[in-house]
This record gives sequence, structure tokens and C-alpha cells, in this order.
Amino acid sequence: MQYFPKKLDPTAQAALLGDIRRIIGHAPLFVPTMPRSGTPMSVWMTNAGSVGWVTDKARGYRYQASHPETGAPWPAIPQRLLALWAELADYPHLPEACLINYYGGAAKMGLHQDRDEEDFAAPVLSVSLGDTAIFRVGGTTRKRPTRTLELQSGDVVVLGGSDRLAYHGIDRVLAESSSLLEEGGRFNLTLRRVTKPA
Ligand code: MD3
Ligand code: FE
Repeated sequence: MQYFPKKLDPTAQAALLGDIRRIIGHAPLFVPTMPRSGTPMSVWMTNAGSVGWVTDKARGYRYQASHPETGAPWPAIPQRLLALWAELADYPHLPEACLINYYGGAAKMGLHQDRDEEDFAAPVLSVSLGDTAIFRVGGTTRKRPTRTLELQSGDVVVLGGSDRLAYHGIDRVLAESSSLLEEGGRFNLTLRRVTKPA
């Protein structure tokens, strides 16, 4: 895990936020639901890229090429995120999905692994915008000890190598810790390679 605190300055954060708002204008945030139970997650989501990560009661976790509610293809991944990937990912192929998570008031994300991708050789690159999150990361089994890290607006984390399959989650988001989002809350963007390159 490589941590790049304040990798994006306030000007770059505002520019990226503009990209995200434009994406949400075309691909609205939706409420994902858990496989089988149908319990709604507290985080709202959308995606950019050739495929996006979605989940619902009937079909579970998966990547698909279209928005689950509008049926439209996802918008393209913003150039400034592709540039960040080229700079930091140390991986010779493009990312295919940019999952956009929005955390309002009490949203959180339980401890989990990201394992719906075919290619674990590619890292996951995360960018945080808005209020500070308490991020928890452990080892590759649930039993391993975990530690917490505050992710602030503009921070970038690259999860590669043996950490690619580390358990991780968001315990909570600290209200009013950033003024980037007028409505408050936090966006997290994760860039992912989904398919194995030919
Ligand atoms: C550690 N998102 O979307 S980003 C997710 O802040 C997710 O929204 C969190 O976990 C968020 O799946 C955490 C940081 C992150 C992303 C991927 C990882 C940490 C990771 C993959 C492996 C290990
Ligand atoms: Fe994750």
C-alpha cells in the first residue's frame, strides 16, 4: 500500500470534482443492494469506464457495461484520472472502471476484499474528495489485525502487490472536516483494471 497524502492540491481537487459532477449528471448515483438479502448499502454509487461495479439482490456483485437504472453506457474515465494512473499505478495497461462512492451523513463500508476483478496483478488506485474518512485496513484474512488511517481530501492510495487483496473498509466520515463539497460528505474514486489484458 502506497499512501500519497495531499497528492491533489485544492485546485486539482476542484477540477476533479467538476469531472465527477458531470459524470453524475449522465450516470446518476444509485443505492446498491446486497446480494440475496437486498439490504441497501449506506454508500451511493455510480461509475465511469467501459465497465462499472454494481450490485443488487437478484444478481449480486458484478461488473457491467451499463447503468443499472438508466441502461446507458457509463461515461468515460476523466483524463486527469488516467494521468494519475499512468503516474502512480506502475502497471502497463489502462484502468477499465472508475467506481465513484458517495458517503453522506452516516454512510460507512464494512470490512471486505475487492475480488470481483479478473486481474489482481493490477493495483487499485483510490482518490478521496471532501470530508475525511476513517479508513481501516488489515491483512488478507479477516483474522489479521487491522489499523486505521485518516483519508483526507486530495489523498491518493495505491493498493498493489500483496496488499491488493487486503481487507479494508470505511468506519465513518467526519462531518464538516472539508469545505470542498457544498452538500458535505465524501467522494471516493477507485480506478480498477477488471479484465486480464490479452
Ligand atoms: C485496500 N472503497 O470501493 S478506498 C471500494 O473509501 C472501497 O470508498 C473505500 O473499498 C472508499 O471497494 C476504500 C481505498 C481502497 C480501495 C481498494 C482497496 C483500499 C483498498 C483494495 C485492496 C486493499
Ligand atoms: Fe474495497
